[in-house]
Amino acid sequence: MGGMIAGRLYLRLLRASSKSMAKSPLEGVPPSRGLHAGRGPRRLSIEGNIAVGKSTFVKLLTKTYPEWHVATEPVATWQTVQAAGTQNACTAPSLGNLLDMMYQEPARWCYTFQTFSFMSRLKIQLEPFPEKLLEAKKAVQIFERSVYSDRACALSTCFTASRRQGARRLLLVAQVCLKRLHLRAREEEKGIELAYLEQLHAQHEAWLVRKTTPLHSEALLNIPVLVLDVNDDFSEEVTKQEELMKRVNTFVKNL
Ligand code: UDP
Ligand code: DCM
Ligand code: MG
Repeated sequence: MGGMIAGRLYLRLLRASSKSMAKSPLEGVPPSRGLHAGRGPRRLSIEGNIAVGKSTFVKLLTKTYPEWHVATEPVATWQTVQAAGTQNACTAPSLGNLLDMMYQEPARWCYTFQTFSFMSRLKIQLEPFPEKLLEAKKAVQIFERSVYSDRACALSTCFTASRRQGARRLLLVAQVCLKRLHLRAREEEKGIELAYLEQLHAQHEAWLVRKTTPLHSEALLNIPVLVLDVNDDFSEEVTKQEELMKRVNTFVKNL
């Protein structure tokens, strides 16, 4: 694809086993086999650029594998942040739309947003396994993005964006993600430019494909990643969906 922004989804094993997770939630250190420990659910995250199709893919997984446990990204929580202690009061006004604040004024709100989104993800990732997963023989749990993506991608992009606010770069290619972003038409995201998506794409590739992103543990380099090209529309295309699900099935079976 040359310098094009490929529409890519990455399915990444989160960590080794439920045992190691309980001890250290942020350690993805694989056990001696290098992959999954053979105990507890296989936990994976769907990574990828803004609007590439993660939620659409997650929906497809839910349909194909109803027995899997799937957690979508808590974007709505970021759009309606509540003041502490007012969550239960039905009249309490929400504090604000942190997602919008971040895009409107990145230099002021990026750090707050990233901290908040990281914590909301951590909360979801640390929830106890649902009963049905513990009972299943080969249970699978999927998260739309993970605490690792906040660290490896968006965080640093955000900081760069706030420092270089106003800087413009001419870009070469019309892109899948931008097209889908406009199609989805989330109000907060309408100012997003191609340059930002290109930068995020490069960060995903460095993190998950080239593996050049500095990580806190060498062992994380061995974590298996399935890369799926989704430049072609898969939201309606049954043949494309079947092809994607087949690859997921083979990948998960071998973990
Ligand atoms: N979409 C599409 N074709 C695809 C995948 C997604 O037209 O093959 C659309 C989808 O309907 C939505 C937008 O692209 O309007 C963004 O998709 P999604 O919300 O799944 O992206 P995410 O941000 O979760 O990666
Ligand atoms: N987002 C961000 N930084 C993060 C996580 C998400 O800036 N660490 C933003 C990007 C999108 C929105 O939140 O505008 C949700 O992303 P998506 O639709 O790709 O899931
Ligand atoms: Mg999504």
